Amino acid sequence: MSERPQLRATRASAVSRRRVLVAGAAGAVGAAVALAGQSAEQPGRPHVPVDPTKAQGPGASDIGARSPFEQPRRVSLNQRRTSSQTPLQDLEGIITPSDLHFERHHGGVPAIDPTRYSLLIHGMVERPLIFTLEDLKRFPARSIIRSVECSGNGGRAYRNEDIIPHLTPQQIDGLTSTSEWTGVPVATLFREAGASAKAEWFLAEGMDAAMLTRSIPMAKAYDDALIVYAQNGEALRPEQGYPARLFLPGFEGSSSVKWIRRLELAAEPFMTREETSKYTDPLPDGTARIFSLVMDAKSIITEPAYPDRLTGPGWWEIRGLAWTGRGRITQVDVSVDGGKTWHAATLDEPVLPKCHTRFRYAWDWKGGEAVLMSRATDETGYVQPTLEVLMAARGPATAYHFNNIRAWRVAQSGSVTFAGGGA
Ligand SMILES: Nc1nc2c(c(=O)[nH]1)N[C@H]1C(S)=C(S)[C@@H](COP(=O)(O)O)O[C@H]1N2
Ligand SMILES: [Mo]
Repeated sequence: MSERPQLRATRASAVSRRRVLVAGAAGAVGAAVALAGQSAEQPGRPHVPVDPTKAQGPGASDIGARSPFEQPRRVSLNQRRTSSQTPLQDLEGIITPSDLHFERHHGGVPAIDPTRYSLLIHGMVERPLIFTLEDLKRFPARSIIRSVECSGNGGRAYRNEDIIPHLTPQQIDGLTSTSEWTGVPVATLFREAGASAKAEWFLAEGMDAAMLTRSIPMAKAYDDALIVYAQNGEALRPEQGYPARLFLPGFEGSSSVKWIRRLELAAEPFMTREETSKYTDPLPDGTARIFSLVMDAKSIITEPAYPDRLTGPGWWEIRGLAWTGRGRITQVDVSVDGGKTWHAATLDEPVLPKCHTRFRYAWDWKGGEAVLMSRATDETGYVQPTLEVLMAARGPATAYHFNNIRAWRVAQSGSVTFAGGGA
């Protein structure tokens, strides 16, 4: 049903990616000549003067924009555009530019006037309260750098029929992104309302057409839950929940309810659609995992990856991202022989809890066939499982939490293709 847009997206990114790598191999001098010289006249290339030192450029601007030579794009999984994915292979470091943060909308992006916005807190509280956006901003604020991941992320590294060679990191695992989030602790608001000690759960409800609702354990409110109104230094983007969203670090994305309008405290979970029919994990023995909120440790190599082609033997830096909902990543191991031997990768600072961590491993490619894999370990000792181990535990019917090890196959020609779990 959704094959066409996927294939088109693959080809488009294939071209841009390969061009970057070839330019790198040709050397900085060749690339600079191409940029300053003939390339300016090539159709489809942005116009630049032959010698940029000979003409004064435009002055200061009110709002910045990317170089026209850089065109990173989100891609949508399906024609209904219910989600779009972050181009993991095009990014450096750990912060996702806000306009490339992945999106997942159950009922589209609502238009909300911030001056008419309010958040209601009620249920098992002494004083039901309504906060305006200005009220929320007046409380002591907190800023944290954390990732979000949709629990549906990575299904194509799990289900046999979806493991096809021509998938990019974006298409496999692009439903995860990292931002600096600013807001007020939910605990502060609950204390203000006089939350009952007998409340064990709270309902979070969004003001979009889906009116998405999830039940959240009260312990999370007193741990690190936030109502956030800013992302990477400015107001939240509409797609991320403007003007305010619930943010639950390390929990599956669907529980970080966007466009948040209501929190209701209760003794029991509410058993909404999104935690009964959806977001539970049917197991092979006929039972189901329910409230599987914490995201397990995971990693993916983002370079080299399809559609990269290694231009020759020698040193290549294997780069990727690792993360866990349980705290910090403590180790990432890389294999270049399909999991037979493993080597510790270097972790870039900062290594933050519940956050993407950048790993690197210098690889001397001898020119033969290779299978590249990464394996994350977190501070609880949890190790990212193989596809075989995860499949045995969860079975084929599950629809969320696909954190198995991913593999890339390098051919003798240097071309790189996706190889699922590596078997
Ligand atoms: N109100 C509301 N909140 C929502 C959703 C939604 O559709 N409506 N989608 C959820 C899902 S499934 C995910 S994965 C995250 C995605 O957050 P993002 O779009 O900011 O990346 O938001 C969650 N919060
Ligand atoms: Mo999600």
